[in-house]
Amino acid sequence: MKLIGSYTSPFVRKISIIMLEKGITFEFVNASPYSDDSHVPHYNPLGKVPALVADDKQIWFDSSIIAEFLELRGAEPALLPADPLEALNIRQLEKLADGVSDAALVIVREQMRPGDLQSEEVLLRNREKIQRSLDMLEAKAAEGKWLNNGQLNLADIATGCMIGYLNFRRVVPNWCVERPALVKLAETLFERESFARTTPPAA
Ligand SMILES: N[C@@H](CCC(=O)N[C@@H](CS)C(=O)NCC(=O)O)C(=O)O
Repeated sequence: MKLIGSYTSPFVRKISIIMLEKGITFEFVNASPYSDDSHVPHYNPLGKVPALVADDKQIWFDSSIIAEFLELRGAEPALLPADPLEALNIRQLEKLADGVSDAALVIVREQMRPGDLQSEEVLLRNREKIQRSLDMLEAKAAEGKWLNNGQLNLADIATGCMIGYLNFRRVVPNWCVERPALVKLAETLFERESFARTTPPAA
């Protein structure tokens, strides 16, 4: 299998970690979605990474769909429970963590624009999305049911990749204040080999 992506993307990291945890061998094809001559649209018409080229050459895109595809292949450990409703609860938290990564990405892209073109409204709206979502993730991590329940799942991985991205881009540097359950979860995740091997390169 071939994973098309960039080393700095939290969504690509999520898929790399899933494959490392499941022991699935893959070739990493480094491709920036933002360069003018990007090859990414060849794999995903939306021009976004990750995309996965499966062994039968079918191309899968969007990290949630790729994660589901990898889960369907049945490689251990399972990252979702067999019960569909339990799995859906975990998928919802995966999407929440991914949504924080989306909002952080908007902030990073906005801040790359010349200062006089940056929209304070866009920055504020996305900071608010992040704070509200982190509050919910903190509550869920403290509850320890669908997130942080001691058995690694897709919501844990998405949350770890999202926090890694906030740290890497220094978006919302105070994310950890009064969020002890998320801090503990991140520390535990970052000790795993799969996370250590996929740390984003120094900016
Ligand atoms: N929902 C998508 C989001 C992927 C995404 O936004 N990737 C970013 C890189 S972190 C990207 O490729 N952006 C390029 C663009 O928006 O044109 C997923 O989970 O795969």
